[in-house]
Amino acid sequence: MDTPFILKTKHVALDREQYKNLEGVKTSLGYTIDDAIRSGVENPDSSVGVYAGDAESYQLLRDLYDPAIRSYHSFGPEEKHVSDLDHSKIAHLADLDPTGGQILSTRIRVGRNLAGLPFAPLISRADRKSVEERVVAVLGTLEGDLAGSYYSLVNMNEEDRLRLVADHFLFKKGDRFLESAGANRDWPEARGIFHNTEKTFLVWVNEEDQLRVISMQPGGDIVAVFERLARALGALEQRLGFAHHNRLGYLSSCPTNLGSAMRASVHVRLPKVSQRADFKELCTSLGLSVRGIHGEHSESEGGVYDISNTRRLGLSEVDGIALVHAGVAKLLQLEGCSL
Ligand code: ADP
Ligand code: CIR
Repeated sequence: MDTPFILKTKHVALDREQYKNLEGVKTSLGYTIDDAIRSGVENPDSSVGVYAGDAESYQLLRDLYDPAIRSYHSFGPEEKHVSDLDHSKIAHLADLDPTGGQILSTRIRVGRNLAGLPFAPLISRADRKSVEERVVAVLGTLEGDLAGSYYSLVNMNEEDRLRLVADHFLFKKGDRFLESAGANRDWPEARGIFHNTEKTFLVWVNEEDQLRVISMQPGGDIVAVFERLARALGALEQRLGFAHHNRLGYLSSCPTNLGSAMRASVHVRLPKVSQRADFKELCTSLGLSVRGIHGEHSESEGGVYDISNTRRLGLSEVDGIALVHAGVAKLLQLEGCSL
């Protein structure tokens, strides 16, 4: 018997009838239902399996995205995302690792795309190049601790590239999920990284999203990391208009990255807690995701895990930081370390 599903993953169940209803739909920039589900169809082990080619996709193909968004972010179609980047609201949160030793580093990133342009799965070579030029010009105007330089992937030597990747600063070519989504086209053209001297403020250009704005530093002072990120975003948003949706917040090529589009993570040593049979479930119950230390789909090394907020939509930025702070404090307490 035919399977009733065209795509069935943890967060998506698209049956033949729903697929047929969306079959004729095409955004003004040319994105279709087949484009949207290609990654999941080609990679049946996807947890979501769908991407978006442009802002209009989220409107015209909402019967595909809305159930996935509800499943991943617990965010219903009647809800509205509200952002809050006011760092003074979390200024009271203590350093998660004041004496050092447990938290190697803290990193917060957000995804952003320029209003009116297609996202990575659909963008043309020319538009990708123009994104790079516009973004690099604006980054060049940043001052103080945010000032830095842009390094294009095309001009970077292999040794420098590998060092930046190994040190957790630079992205790799997209994995098979992004490959199927079309996000690796024309690699490595018009991709690159901007960073300040300290490598505490970084911007990835034309990876999974047109911009990934990143603040990071050694240790567990998540408030300091957030303050720098919020300040940078204020400066960038003024000069670059970002794709934003009244209900879904900041728009991203992946429905897991809507809303705040923020992932706040710590690289934390949890050699004991991570041995528990229910470690993943414990993190899930705290609203946290677990990754290995070389990014998504990588493994842990030496009992160190990447722990971050799962939801990005329906949870403001400051509430996301508070959630990660509380969850990591709990994990450290179970590990036998108290704040
Ligand atoms: P994203 O953060 O965009 O969701 P990844 O999970 O692939 O993507 O991580 C990107 C890079 O950031 C990887 O090199 C990863 O090791 C690094 N990284 C993530 N969190 C931290 C952290 N807290 N400290 C240092 N590096 C980190
Ligand atoms: C997937 O569906 O598994 C990939 N497209 C990646 C989705 C984003 N990552 C995640 O939920 N951890």
